[in-house]
Amino acid sequence: MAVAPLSLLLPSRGFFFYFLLHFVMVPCSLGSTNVVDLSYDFYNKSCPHVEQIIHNVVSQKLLEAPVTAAGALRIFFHDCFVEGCDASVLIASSRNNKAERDSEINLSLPGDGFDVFFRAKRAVELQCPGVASCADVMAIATRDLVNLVGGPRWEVQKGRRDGLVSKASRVAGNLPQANQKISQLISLFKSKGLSVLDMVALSGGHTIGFSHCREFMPRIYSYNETFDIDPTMNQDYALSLRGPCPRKNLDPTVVALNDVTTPFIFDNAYFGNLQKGLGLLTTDQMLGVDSLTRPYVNIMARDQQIFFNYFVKAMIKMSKIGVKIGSNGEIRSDCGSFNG
Ligand code: HEM
Ligand SMILES: *[C@@H]1O[C@H](CO)[C@@H](O)[C@H](O)[C@H]1NC(C)=O
Ligand SMILES: *[C@@H]1O[C@H](CO)[C@@H](O)[C@H](O)[C@H]1NC(C)=O
Ligand SMILES: CC(=O)N[C@H]1CO[C@H](CO)[C@@H](O)[C@@H]1O
Repeated sequence: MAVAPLSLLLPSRGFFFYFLLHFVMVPCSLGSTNVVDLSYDFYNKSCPHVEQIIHNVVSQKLLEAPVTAAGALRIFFHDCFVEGCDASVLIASSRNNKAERDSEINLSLPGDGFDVFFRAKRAVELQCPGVASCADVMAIATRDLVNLVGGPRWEVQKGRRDGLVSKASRVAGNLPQANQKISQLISLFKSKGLSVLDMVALSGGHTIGFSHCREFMPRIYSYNETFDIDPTMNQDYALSLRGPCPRKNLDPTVVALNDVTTPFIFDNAYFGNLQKGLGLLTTDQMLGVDSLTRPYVNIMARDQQIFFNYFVKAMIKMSKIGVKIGSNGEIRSDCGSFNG
């Protein structure tokens, strides 16, 4: 997986920055709900330094490519929602299988996120071949990345095995989309065993990373017959997005910051943004509007520690969706392909 070159379009006004990213365009994933027993000391005997090995790779990669944290977090989320947290999202398509990561919906998953998982697993394989699953490597690496960019740290339970199924056709319906209603998001998250509170906290993942223009264009031009711009959106913010995202000759690789306030720091600014009409996606902004979600947004905007506590709880829940244990699945040696 190539490291995506990043060229920076310097901001025309202090507050909002835009980036032009030439991604290796890759996709995402699904999941079924079941809770299982993973354990903290799963690799204590078989690969005692697994977390340190992963941490070293992840810190190095983050220095090379700061966009890695957001990319990896999103990929991990998609992996868990499609087929469970079993690294099915890392499988490459083959002649007779269009894999999860090559589904339409996920074409924008960035290369650096994939790269960090592959690198971490290769480093682990050198010291403990055939022992640690790609699924566990993903869970640990994602935790480290969130923490390294300012977010909370939590202990990762381990013992996941890697899935044997990765199909693009299993993605649809298992991942949320920016044009869905809050009620649809709530039922999707519920189907994965996640509550409304979990959903709001996890959406705080949008405190880092980027979205392509097409994901929010309908909000900033011809919103509806009455309004040109989505009335829930800060009007200056909307206007400032029209520059990088013109209606004509749109460059499909241009992206905007998910969190215009502190774009590269994992903090609670995302929730404060929602209170000011500075949510980028419709679904972001609606969390601050809908009466079921708004109270949680307000709590997390007020107190970062509370956001972190809820985020950690929800991440731990999410990282157990549909996991394979015991004799299910396998320990892949190369995360990009099933064993022989
Ligand atoms: C609640 C429903 C959600 C919707 C509708 C949604 C939608 C999106 C969309 C449309 C993008 C932009 C993709 C692109 O243009 O490349 C995005 C990016 C992102 N999402 Fe979500 N998302 C949701 C929940 C989550 C959750 C639960 C997480 C993780 C905890 C997450 C983490 C991210 C991250 C980190 C990015 C930035 C990726 C990057 O910069 O490479 N999202 N999301
Ligand atoms: C496993 O290793 C971790 C980290 O080294 C340690 O904190 C924990 O106590 C160990 N658990 C057992 C059961 O040995
Ligand atoms: C346009 O959107 C606003 C806010 O969502 C809504 O109140 C209004 O009824 C809509 N107008 C039309 C004509 O659909
Ligand atoms: C569902 C969805 O968002 N599909 C998009 C996937 O990516 C392609 C290529 O950018 C878009 O054309 C689709 O609309």
